[in-house]
Amino acid sequence: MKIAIGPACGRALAISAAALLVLAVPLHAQTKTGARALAVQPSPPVTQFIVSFRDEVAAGERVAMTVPRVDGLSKSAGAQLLYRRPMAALAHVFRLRDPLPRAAAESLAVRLRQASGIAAVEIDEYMFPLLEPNDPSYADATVERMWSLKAPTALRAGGINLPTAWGLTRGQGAVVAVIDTGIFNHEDLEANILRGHDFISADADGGFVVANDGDGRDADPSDPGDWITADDKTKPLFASCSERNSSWHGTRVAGTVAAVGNNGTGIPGVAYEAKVLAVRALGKCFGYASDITDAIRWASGAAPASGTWARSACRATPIRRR
Ligand SMILES: [Ca+2]
Ligand SMILES: [Ca+2]
Repeated sequence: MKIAIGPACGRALAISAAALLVLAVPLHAQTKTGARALAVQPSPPVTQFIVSFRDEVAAGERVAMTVPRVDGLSKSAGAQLLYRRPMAALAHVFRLRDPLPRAAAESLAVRLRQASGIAAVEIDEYMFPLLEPNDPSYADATVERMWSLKAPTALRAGGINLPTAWGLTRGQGAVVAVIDTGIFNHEDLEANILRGHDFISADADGGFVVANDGDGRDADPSDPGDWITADDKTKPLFASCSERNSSWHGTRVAGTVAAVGNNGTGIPGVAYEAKVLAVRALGKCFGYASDITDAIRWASGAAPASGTWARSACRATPIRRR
């Protein structure tokens, strides 16, 4: 999922939800995001390395771990390494006498990889469980209502594997404009909502049947509902619409994007620490392309095409984009 918006009352940022097939992430990965470092945690000092030796790999069996071999390794590393134990795949665990900051440890690993007799060197990473929010609709494994946010499985290949992405970013600092039917108050969403603007203009005859809120453009993006009754269908404007209850579509989309997560309530949004800028451009049955276009331009911080947002109290000055 990719969402990118630069609203007039927020800042632009794109979010990408990575899909990686791992069950845990190393802590240092939390300082690396494709877009921006978010929720960064300090990386603890590196204490151990995993080392493989060429002669053992070539022979397919272990040789004696002698003092000269350990001393030679320390000399190549430029730091004193102490032998801990053998591990799987003919590898060995060594510890640093003096733990090193991550950058220095990575440099040490580079030096060791260039030393003769060394087959492979890796930092012995600290691996942490993936973040699994406690929102009941997500956490209930028996129902699996939100399987699409989880890792893909043989039965459900479309899961976008958000627990891995959430280890990198949960959207903090991003603002996502949802240009839709507007917004309805919801306890699992309200904290992440920025109230944008209502862009629905009057109908061609000057009425507000599509707007359904009794007026035209204004600063209130609240969703008054978009129901269609049998009586509505007798009107030419709604002839192609189906009779139905209100969709509350804008609120549903906003929840998918940024419902408050890990709060023990409802669902987590895909980017549940982001903010949603609620912009209304779809009314009963449909929205006018002219209104939607203006809404997109306003939300993205673009300059008004005609020098003013007609009947709009919204700010016309484009925002500074990153
Ligand atoms: Ca209005
Ligand atoms: Ca929630």
